[in-house]
Amino acid sequence: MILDPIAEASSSRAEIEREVARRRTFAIISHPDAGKTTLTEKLLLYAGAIELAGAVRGRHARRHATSDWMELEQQRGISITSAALEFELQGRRMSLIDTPGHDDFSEDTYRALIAADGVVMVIDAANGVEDRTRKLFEVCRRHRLPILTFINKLDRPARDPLELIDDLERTLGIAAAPVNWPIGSAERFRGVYDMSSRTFLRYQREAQGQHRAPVTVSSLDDPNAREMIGEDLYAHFRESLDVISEAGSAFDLAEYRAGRQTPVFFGSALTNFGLEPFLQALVEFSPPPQERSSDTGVVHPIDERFTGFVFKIQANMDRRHRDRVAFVRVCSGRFTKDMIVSNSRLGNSIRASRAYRFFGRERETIEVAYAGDIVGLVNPGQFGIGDTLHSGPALRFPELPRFPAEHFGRMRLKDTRYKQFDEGIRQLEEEGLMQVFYLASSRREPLIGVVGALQYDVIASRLKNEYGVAAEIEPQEYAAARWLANVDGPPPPLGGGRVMAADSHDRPVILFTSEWELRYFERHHPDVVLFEESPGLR
Ligand SMILES: Nc1nc2c(ncn2[C@@H]2O[C@H](COP(=O)(O)OP(=O)(O)OP(=O)(O)O)[C@@H](O)[C@H]2O)c(=O)[nH]1
Ligand SMILES: [Mg+2]
Repeated sequence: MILDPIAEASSSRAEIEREVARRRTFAIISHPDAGKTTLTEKLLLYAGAIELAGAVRGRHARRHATSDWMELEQQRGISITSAALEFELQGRRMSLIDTPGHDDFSEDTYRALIAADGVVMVIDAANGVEDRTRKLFEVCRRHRLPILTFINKLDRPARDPLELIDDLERTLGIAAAPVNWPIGSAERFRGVYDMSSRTFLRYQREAQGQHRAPVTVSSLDDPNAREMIGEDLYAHFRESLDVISEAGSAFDLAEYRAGRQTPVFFGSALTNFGLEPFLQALVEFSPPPQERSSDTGVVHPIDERFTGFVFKIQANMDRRHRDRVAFVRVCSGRFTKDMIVSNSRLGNSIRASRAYRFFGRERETIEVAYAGDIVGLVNPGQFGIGDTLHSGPALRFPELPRFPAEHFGRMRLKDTRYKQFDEGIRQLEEEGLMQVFYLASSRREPLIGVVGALQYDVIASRLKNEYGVAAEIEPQEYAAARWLANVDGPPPPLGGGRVMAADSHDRPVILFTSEWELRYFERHHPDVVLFEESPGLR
């Protein structure tokens, strides 16, 4: 065989282009409890990636939702950590990230958003646009992420659909284009009307919702359909439709892709209604991997050199291996197993010998990955959140958002398993779940700083389940931590509402008892430069 380097290069290029074109990576976001995890589970069911849908809350013996794999998530029926799920659908490689809605876990959600190219926004039909949704939407707008909206829980009493559309447009300042329209809600939920095909999808309640529900499609001109809907509901529906067709936006792919318009779907994830059209829209409309900016210029997904960044680290997902996984969003090129990748923060290189793709907690070894893919690398201690990985010359993607800790608690070990305790503290800090500080007076009892107090429960529960350590966390009066920029300078004046501490790398930190104290200090000591985060992370 004659090797032709030009032909080989162009075939590799063609392969990258082909693979990138079929990838879709998106995150599911909303206010807590709107139904993200339930919708995720049902999308997996309808995509054929699972055979039986699990529930968010359920008796012990029942299946749990794939994306809520952590023990505490299953006990509480809430999502605590984002979960990546990869599956094939109609020739597309879909990567979906289910995110936690609760404010206290929002750092994780923000990072997942940056790893995605598009977003699914879930709205509870009874509540409309809620506080968290508004905040997350702002991040989407900043990153120009296209959004598909699913208005959920139509099987329960809901607000009028015209009001919901109006709420989306007013509160978020985005055009909302209904793709289908619901008729009735709760006991009188009859189904949805598809605006473009002008057909009616009839709602039939599936008792458990574990299996796919049958769909009945008919025309609304059919007198049987009208009778089934009921005259009053039908009349109200016709009126709404007139309003929407006069004053509403029609779906426009370019407007959606530019983040100026969101197509809106109505349904009920729990009872398996409205999922087919939504999944179809995800396949057809959502964008392929997008270009990314870096400090050395724009990186195109079809560039041949491999680049990516670590957006999440998670320890102990697999009970048998007890390892730490760094989740990498691939941004360009071709990643291959055993490839040597460089980390631009550390300036070192390592062999990526253990690379996986994920489906909730489950993993599978991969040989190759392209832009859009989420790859899990197992290399203990080698990666930090936000690290840029690459082949070829060094580059850096923008830093990922970090939120300064606002709550501080003293960790107290209740048994004598110091080694496991130290290990747990180190790994949970590496995940970004908390920051760890030591006061000179008590090395044995670290102070931990978190963004939201719910994280205390997560930390205590994970120390127990994953490290076999009983620890309790006692809230302390501190409200902010700041790193000293000048480590070798004279010690800053202390006393009042501030004390010196050190982080786990022995870097000096000042702890303040209130935001006010911090501001006061900054005003009176403009010469002391403070950082919101550890300089070691840069
Ligand atoms: N009636 C009804 N209940 C639903 C529907 N979708 C979800 N739920 C219920 O709403 C609750 C919250 O659902 P989740 O899927 O956990 O919501 P989430 O948005 O993932 O919540 P967090 O991840 O904690 O923010 C659960 O009890 C679900 O069973 C629906 O279509 N109809
Ligand atoms: Mg959830």
